[in-house]
Amino acid sequence: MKLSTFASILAATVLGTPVAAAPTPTAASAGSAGCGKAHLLPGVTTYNSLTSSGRGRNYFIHTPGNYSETTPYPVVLGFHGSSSIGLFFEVDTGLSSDSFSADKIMVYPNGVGGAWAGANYSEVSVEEDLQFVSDLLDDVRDSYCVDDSRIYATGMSIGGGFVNTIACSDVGGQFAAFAPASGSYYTDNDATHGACTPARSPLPVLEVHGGADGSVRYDGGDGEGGEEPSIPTWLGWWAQRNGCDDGAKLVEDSFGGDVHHTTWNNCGGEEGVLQHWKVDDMGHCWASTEINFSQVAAGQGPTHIQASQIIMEFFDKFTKP
Ligand SMILES: *[C@@H]1O[C@H](CO)[C@@H](O)[C@H](O)[C@H]1NC(C)=O
Ligand SMILES: *[C@@H]1O[C@H](CO)[C@@H](O)[C@H](O)[C@H]1NC(C)=O
Ligand SMILES: CC(=O)N[C@H]1CO[C@H](CO)[C@@H](O)[C@@H]1O
Repeated sequence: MKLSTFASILAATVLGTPVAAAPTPTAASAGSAGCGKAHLLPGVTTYNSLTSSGRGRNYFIHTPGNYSETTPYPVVLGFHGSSSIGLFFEVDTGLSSDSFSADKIMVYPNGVGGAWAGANYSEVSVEEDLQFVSDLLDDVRDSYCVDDSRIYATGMSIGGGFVNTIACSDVGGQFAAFAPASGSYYTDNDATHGACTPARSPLPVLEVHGGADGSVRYDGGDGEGGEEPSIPTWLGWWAQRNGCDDGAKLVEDSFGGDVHHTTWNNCGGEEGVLQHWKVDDMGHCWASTEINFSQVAAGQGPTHIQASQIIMEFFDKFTKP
């Protein structure tokens, strides 16, 4: 893709969306060390660097256009798929537009070698990438005004897989909720799922997956970077970890039976902390009602559901206890 095309699409994505109405009420919160520090380019995606485990790492960050240095904001980390960078995930998902994140700080980290830990082709260890997540959050807290009880993670493909790796680790205790999409769960498969030890239970998790995903198959098996679990099996592990009453599971079908939304209720006394959206005819892409790059790459059109909206609404329900 030509850079000029990329830049104009980025500008349209980031700057061209009308400001959404209905603001979400913000609970009173202390805020991080970055509260009070001024930023010159609110509403514009900028590039930051840090050193983690002795390696130079970097990320893109987008603040709301009306960023207030005294308002503690929720932070959403968005992890790109393989052979990609954070900026591509930002454009593909549209997550920096006001319609999805008018009141949130969006952070798009870059993986080493265009990937995240966990696959057999990853260039860094799971320990190193988890340390990076922890160092990244410290960097963001130091420079921006962050509501520490509302930190979230989403991601696509291996980025979705890495979101699950975070949820399964101590570092995951810093987050309020997780939403992987089309995820390749290499670190949480039939052989390794016992190694998933979440920092607390229940831990809110929402997954979106295409039934026609040819890269990270719904039924699991050998993936590009290792063995992947079947999605229903993997969801069953989360239902156990979250203490969900499987009898209180609700499935809603829509769009002529193409879309299936499952909600596990009564998970350790909480409602809706585990959710899944399956789109039968969707391939390996980010679900969107407006066609985006990952859909073009997967050779398909728009989908019935908008993952960016579903995921942000899910995040808004949860605050870290
Ligand atoms: C910024 O604008 C959004 C969207 O209209 C609104 O929800 C939010 O309260 C505003 N924030 C500030 C600090 O004015
Ligand atoms: C990674 O794992 C997949 C699936 O098991 C396998 O097909 C592939 O050859 C492996 N690649 C490497 C580099 O080990
Ligand atoms: C390139 C492109 O059209 N991307 C779109 C993908 O979908 C999101 C969410 O609807 C849009 O904001 C992007 O513009």
